[in-house]
Amino acid sequence: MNSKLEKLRNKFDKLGVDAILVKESNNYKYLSGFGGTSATLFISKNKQVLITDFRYIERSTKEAPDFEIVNQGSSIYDVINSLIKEENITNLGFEDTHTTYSDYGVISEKLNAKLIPIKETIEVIRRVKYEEELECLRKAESIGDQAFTHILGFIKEGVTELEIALELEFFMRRAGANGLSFDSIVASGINSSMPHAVPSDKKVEKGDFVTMDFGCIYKGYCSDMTRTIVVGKATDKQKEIYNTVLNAQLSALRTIKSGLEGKFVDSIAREIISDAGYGDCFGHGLGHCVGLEIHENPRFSPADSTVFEENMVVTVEPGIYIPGFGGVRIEDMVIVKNDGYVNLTSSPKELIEL
Ligand SMILES: [Mn+2]
Repeated sequence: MNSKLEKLRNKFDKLGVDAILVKESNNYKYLSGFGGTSATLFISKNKQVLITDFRYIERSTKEAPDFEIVNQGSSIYDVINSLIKEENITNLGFEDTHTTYSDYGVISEKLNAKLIPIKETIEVIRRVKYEEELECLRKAESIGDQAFTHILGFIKEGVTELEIALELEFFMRRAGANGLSFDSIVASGINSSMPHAVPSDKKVEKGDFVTMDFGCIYKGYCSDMTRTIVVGKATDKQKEIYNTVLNAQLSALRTIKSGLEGKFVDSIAREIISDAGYGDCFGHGLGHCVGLEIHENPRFSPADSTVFEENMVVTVEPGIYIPGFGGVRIEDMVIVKNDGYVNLTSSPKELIEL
């Protein structure tokens, strides 16, 4: 039996539901395996049904073998209502955090059951990864590592940020990625002080920092990594900033193991950056979990007191950003373990001067 479904069903009593509807695409992919763009799962204690339309009947039959596949036909509400009747459902859970106000109006009018919000129940189940998920994340991150090695041979004075971003994308897709985790960030020179800069037609110049934050999707799972390099010789100030960020990152990594709160791990890196005098220049959290989505909870952040568990996958990405000067970020993606961590990113981190 599908143990993900078992985990969800074990929550039914606590949630006060007899069945749950799942419409959010990462949630239904996680529970069923179906990766298409339109589906609703109906999961009761004894039955799991995937309702989709004509376009996806054949695909969902292949991808979601544990589920009974039903064509929604002309009214998905009729299909759900007949399941509600068959299965004798009184309280029907729904993903309130993914339901718009207007959609709620429609389902509360059309469905013959009491609707119960399940909040982030499925997202919480998704936090601790299975071995097959870790395998996809490992593969996705290794494609990123290969792309970084490749791009070092591509970057030179006169190449634009957009050209670098495009080269990264082509490389990752050729290496087997299904897509990008997010639009790649390539920021050079003074643009690198913007943590989420959009690649522009600015040409890389001698003396520029070049920060590249990118990742790809492999079988639905996202990778994420950041490296900053210098074109030409680094100045003393560039070295000082780079080494401060690196030191913060390495110290946070050494701290990681299960049982620690997210805000504690964040504080290790933040203290090093503050002590070096750059506290105001690190305005984002240290890291986020990753999986089917690029940004998942919990976080390494001053606001997150979630205790990390074994086999959560999380990024460690401190940075220093100085407007008018430039910035540095170094990001790895790691698996939290009971006695430490496994780093999925293997690209070098000592300052590279191209
Ligand atoms: Mn990240």
